[in-house]
Amino acid sequence: MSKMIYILNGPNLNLLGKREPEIYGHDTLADVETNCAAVGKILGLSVKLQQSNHEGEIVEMIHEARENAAGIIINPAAYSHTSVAILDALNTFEGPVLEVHISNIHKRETFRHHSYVSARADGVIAGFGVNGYALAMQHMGTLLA
Ligand code: CA2
Repeated sequence: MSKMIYILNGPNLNLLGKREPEIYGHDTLADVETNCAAVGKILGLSVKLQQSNHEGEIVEMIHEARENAAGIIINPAAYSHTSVAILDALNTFEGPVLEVHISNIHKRETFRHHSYVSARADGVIAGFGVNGYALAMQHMGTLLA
């Protein structure tokens, strides 16, 4: 039976592929889900991609992952830089956690250089565009093999 990977996305990422393509590219979250599902099929992983603009809802998604998921891939978006609540929730999850940023946060404003979530993440990918999600899936396959 395939292992379930939750791919969680934070605020404004519902606009992916629809605004600011010069920073975030042309692919939508639906494209990300399709690509990750294709990579997962090869690795024996299934995916559930979710997005929320609300911090508490993301905390709830992580709690749900505690029951249902073998690993979490998370792009917390702006909450990366502010949310102790999301960090605390991730600290209750026992499987691997991989953090993805579409843009290279270290090349941007200094307030984006620090991520609370990185204190829990087993790996961080930044600046590889939406391909970062598929790369995280590949690594998740290695971690869960
Ligand atoms: O590079 C990333 O993936 C970010 O997590 C994206 C966040 C930003 O706050 C982080 O510093 C870095 C912003 C997500 C906004 O998503 C949009 C997508 C398309 C159009 C507008 C916003």
